[in-house]
Amino acid sequence: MRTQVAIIGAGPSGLLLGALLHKAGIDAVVIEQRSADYVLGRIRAGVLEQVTVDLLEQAGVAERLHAEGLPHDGIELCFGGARHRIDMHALTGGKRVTVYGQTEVTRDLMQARSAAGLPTVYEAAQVTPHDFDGARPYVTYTAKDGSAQRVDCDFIAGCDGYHGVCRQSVPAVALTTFERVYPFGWLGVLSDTPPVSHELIYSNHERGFALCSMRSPTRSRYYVQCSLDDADAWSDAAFWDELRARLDPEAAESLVTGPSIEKSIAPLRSFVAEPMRFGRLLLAGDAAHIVPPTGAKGLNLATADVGYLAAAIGEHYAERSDAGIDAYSARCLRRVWRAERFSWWFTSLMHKFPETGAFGQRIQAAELDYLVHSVAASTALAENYVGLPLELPLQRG
Ligand code: FAS
Ligand code: PHB
Repeated sequence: MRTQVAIIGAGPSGLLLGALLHKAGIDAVVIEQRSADYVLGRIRAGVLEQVTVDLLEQAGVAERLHAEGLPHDGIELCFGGARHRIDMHALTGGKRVTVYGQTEVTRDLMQARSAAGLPTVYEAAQVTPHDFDGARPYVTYTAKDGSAQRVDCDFIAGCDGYHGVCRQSVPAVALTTFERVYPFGWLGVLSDTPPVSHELIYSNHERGFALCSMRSPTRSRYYVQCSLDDADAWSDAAFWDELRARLDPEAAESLVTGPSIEKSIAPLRSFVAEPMRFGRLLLAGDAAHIVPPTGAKGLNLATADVGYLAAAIGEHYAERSDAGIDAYSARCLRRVWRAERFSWWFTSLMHKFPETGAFGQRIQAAELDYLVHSVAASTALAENYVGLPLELPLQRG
């Protein structure tokens, strides 16, 4: 098989890239190791920045997002037994975020790709990128029927996530990685219960962090900070009791509990691989960087990378220019590191670390007290949460 771009990974990065390249008349094949159902079964992000909404519009897959997505103008910070609202819409001159699950974004992208009859290979094994340091890269894999396959291409897009093969195929001497692993995880529960509040609640509590989010007016998503080795030890009842214990009295009282329809622990890490381009192999999304989910940046960083990458590949073919390809890594990393800083800061402020102690708790309480009473500090939080601008002008329509 021959194509212009071989995309490895059918998560949001790979599928959005495929959709944007199709809009630009560029052929691509998406090669995914799992089944479509498996990919859709992963419950992950829930908050979309405007940049992500704009890119999904550009890809032609935003109809359901506009019909079902929940615009959010603010978030609440809960500490010292009280909630404090951060009015992001007012503080950022009218910006907001949209609550719409990553699963639904992926479903919309999958359906659009299938409807357009675009090639996607699921359940591919031994996927391997080759010769990406030359001008004639290719990808090999074993198809579901056991046959050996090869895709010749001009570019390989490494959209295969943190554990993917692409970054690991780069010679170690060509790569520099930066990492911070956090000594706790998030235990997440999805339940068909009405959300405890109409906006997200981030809670700093002496027992640990908690987050109240949602997917719709009838489906809630909750998280509690937990140790990384006891996912199975958490019964639904134990989860609800712990969440209630970490909220203010009003929220604890009004929390509606119910059976978990999904329950899993996510580890937290900050990670960046530099650079993000190796000849004709370009990394995007979790393949190149990871943030702790506190700042709701992971998915949004991935879509921003893809926006830059689609524009750069489009320029290569339309204008015979590699200026965008050459600038891709630096352009992404500038925005990635700003989001890494924000996510690390917000995680450090809201979570209980082994070394926090009584002094550390007072410092966190003082910073939160300052944050909710200072327009300057609240504005800094708000402009990072709603998403920093994408320097690249987006082609609308
Ligand atoms: P993904 O990991 O989503 O997709 C990569 C795809 O590549 C997968 O389908 C994988 O099967 C495939 N793949 C891997 N290796 C391959 C190979 N060798 N060959 C072919 N295919 C291969 N972000 C938030 O903003 N908020 C959150 O609450 C949040 N929670 C998260 C919870 C968990 C457990 C995880 C892991 C991440 C979470 N994230 C969250 C971040 C997450 O949403 C990512 O940012 C987002 O999935 C990034 O999308 P992709 O870059 O497409 O990577
Ligand atoms: C979610 O709804 O899954 C979610 C929301 C905000 C975060 C992390 C996760 O910061």
